[in-house]
Amino acid sequence: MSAFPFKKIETKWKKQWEKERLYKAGPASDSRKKNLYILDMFPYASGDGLHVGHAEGYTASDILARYYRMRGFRVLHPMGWDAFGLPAENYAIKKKTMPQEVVKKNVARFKSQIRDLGFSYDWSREINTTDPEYYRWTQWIFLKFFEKGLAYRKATPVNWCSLCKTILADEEAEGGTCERCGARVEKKNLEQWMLKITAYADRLIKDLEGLDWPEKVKTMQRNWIGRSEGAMIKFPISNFQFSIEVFTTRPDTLFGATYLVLAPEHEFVSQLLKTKNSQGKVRERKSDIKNLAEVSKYVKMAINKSEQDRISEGKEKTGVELKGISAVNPANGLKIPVYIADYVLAHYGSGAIMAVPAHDERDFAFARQYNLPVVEVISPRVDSGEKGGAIRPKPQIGAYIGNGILVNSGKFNGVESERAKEEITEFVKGTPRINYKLRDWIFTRQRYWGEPIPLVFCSSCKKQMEIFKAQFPISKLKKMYSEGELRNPGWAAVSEKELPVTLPKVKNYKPTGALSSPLAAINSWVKTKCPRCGGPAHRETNTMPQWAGSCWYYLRYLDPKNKKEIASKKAQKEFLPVSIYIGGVEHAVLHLLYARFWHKFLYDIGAVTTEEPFKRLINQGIILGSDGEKMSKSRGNVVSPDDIVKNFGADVLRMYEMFMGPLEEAKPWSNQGIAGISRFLQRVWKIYNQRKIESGKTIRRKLREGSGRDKNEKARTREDMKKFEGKFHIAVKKVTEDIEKLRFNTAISALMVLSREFEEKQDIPLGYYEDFAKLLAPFAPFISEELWRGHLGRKKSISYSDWPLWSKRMIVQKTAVIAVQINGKTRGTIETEVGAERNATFLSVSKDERFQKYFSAGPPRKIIFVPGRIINVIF
Ligand code: ANZ
Ligand code: ZN
Repeated sequence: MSAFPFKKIETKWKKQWEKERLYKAGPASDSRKKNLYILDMFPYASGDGLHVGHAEGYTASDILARYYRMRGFRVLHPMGWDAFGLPAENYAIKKKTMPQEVVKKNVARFKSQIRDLGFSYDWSREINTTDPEYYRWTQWIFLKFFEKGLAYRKATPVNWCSLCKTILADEEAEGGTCERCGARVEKKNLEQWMLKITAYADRLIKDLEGLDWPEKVKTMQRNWIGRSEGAMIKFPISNFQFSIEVFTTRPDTLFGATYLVLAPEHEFVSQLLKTKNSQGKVRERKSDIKNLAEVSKYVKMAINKSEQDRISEGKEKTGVELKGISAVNPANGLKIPVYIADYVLAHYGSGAIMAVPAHDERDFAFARQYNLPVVEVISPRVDSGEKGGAIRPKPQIGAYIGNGILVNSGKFNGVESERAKEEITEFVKGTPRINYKLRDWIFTRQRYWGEPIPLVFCSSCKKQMEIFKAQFPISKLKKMYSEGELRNPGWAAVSEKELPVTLPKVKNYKPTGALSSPLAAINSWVKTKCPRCGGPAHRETNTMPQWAGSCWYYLRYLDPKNKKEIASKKAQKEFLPVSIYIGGVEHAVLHLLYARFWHKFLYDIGAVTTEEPFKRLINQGIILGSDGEKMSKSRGNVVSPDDIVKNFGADVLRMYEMFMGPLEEAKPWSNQGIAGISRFLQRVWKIYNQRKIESGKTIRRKLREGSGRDKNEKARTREDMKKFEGKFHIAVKKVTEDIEKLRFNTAISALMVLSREFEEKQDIPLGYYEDFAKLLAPFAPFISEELWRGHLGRKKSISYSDWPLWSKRMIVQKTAVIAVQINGKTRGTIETEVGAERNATFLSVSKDERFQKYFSAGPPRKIIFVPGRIINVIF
């Protein structure tokens, strides 16, 4: 038997497909076709090359793209390269070369690996985020943010990674460690460009509803945005003639607020600790505080802790009382102590809280430790069947955080907590407030390898604006300045005509660690003319974060050569939103949130036609090493797709990865699994090579004549064919439905079962061989193309053949024909229900008059039953 020559076949078709430009999305004029946009998360072109995880997602999307093409859709299935950012730059530093060179090499490697795998991308739309023609538009979008006042400079405590020598976004520093290198991040105060993602917080939450995304990802986004409805409530401070405002989501518990807590960074605390320059009242009454030294010591310790350490549950709470002052609970007029504690964060709400130990776990733990009173004000309702329920008499151990009926709350006693929220807020003249955990996106990086920010600073323009601001109302100034210019005095946008602002090629691009980007050292680049006044000015030298280019790349695929806009409206109308987007879940709150934010902004300025970018999202599960652990170089369990392709072929790799298990689940690698798939494709190869392929006509004639003289045999042949047809249609139905539901593993099982039928049966009409190749084509495009154009002699690619159809009639096979043997001799056949059991079949035989005579001897000694085939009754 000739083994399946995968190498030869794969090389041949790879070349041929590219020559034919087979996967170019067809012309838009073909209006009979429905459009479908099937998108992969484009890879970060790292030095490691493609890994089996990439291959998993890309195979899944490729199966869909191929399947829907065969169903007559006009499919857009593009690929490109995400290539700015730290990994490429760090790698270049290590190898003493330029990031540009590294990217070129990495992309070439990725591309050749991707080609090897037979993915049906439309390469005419390839993009690369580091291509100036691409990042021209990334810069353009940034300018629009600036113009609308949504990009602004702010000194803010930022996450600084001393290893990567750059600041990180909150999303990149979750848990207090650098997402990239794992180092602990420090907090530094730096002036940065921010993007006002918080302006979109509500819409980013609300519009999740309409998306066909995994619930898990939606929840992650919701939690990350962290919308809280509550109120701001003022607590007057005794002695000092002012109030401290707190944010609370539980104004209904106000009567139970037994102390106040300020974040160590709270403005009031800073004022107290400043020797000079404290403001009026604070300075006058500062001497009232009896333990300033202790407070100062505590604050110093606390502000150096990471946020993670401060808020993590279970850790012992620490704090210090501000001795000598007190606050007044506005609900009942009682004096309560004021504490400073690090479990209250400076940058959430107002940086101060009212503590209700009876109903908040953290407050409860703190109150225990510092012996503070716990006053129950919400009583859990016991469901007694009555309206409103009964009041549970016993207090809880620990905090009761649920809703209930108010107690110890003056005139609000007996009110339901939900209603009391509003009433008490009103009673103490608080203001309703919605708060978000989400913070604005810190958008500047102190590294070389990123998109330059296309802004220029001019001190003379800044002075002029200051003069104008003093002389004219803002409304007048809006006529001459954009929102961004007004918000960021002295800063001006580079004219759109001058985009892209290209990254200058420099020898030394190493990060300096000096909190500024290496670009700052290139005088000739930094110094420029002010776009407003023409005077001397300097460029922004920080670069954009790695996420910038990936925020909108799916738009550029639509119209990659467009010089006038991101993408034409026509192209957008055809393909937006993306129909199916496949990628890893690790992007849940980074890329997927940022991209939605940019898309919504682009929608608002009229640059895109839809409110959401990705209609349906699918997360492929992670592929683990054969030891069940995450693949990593240090564990030595990394599987290289190149090796599999070399030894077994791309079709095997593709099919194996889809056969491993449900797409969305984590799955361990198995070399036996690879061998199994390889054997399957060998068998398929053999089926087509060794079986006589006869025309339908010949076979029909044979059926008519019967293959033998014997009437029975003739009937059996016909029955056989019927059975085969039934099974075939069942398989078509199964594969079709499974592909549409992304159950690729079970679709492959169905193909395997079907292949056995081909092996067992002779005389199968040609059409079935054609259809089997088609069913196989999305999964194993190389072998099926060879079977199609090679063995079956078809001219055009199988990629655009019509997907096989199944018919209900063929599937609903009501009866089965079963051979009846008496004492081992065949005496005829009977028809039974499909799937009939032993007893039911026996009953039919015993009742059939043709067999009556055998039963005169009494009950049989034995019944041998092969379901769906034979019943042998032995007397
Ligand atoms: C009183 C209260 C009583 C609270 C109660 C909760 C339960 P989310 O839902 O996360 O928004 N809080 C407010 N600002 C804070 C800060 N800067 N640092 C730490 N905690 C802060 O949480 C809002 C609740 O978290 C607020 O409601 C406040 O405690 C606390 F039975 O106020 B609550
Ligand atoms: Zn100027």
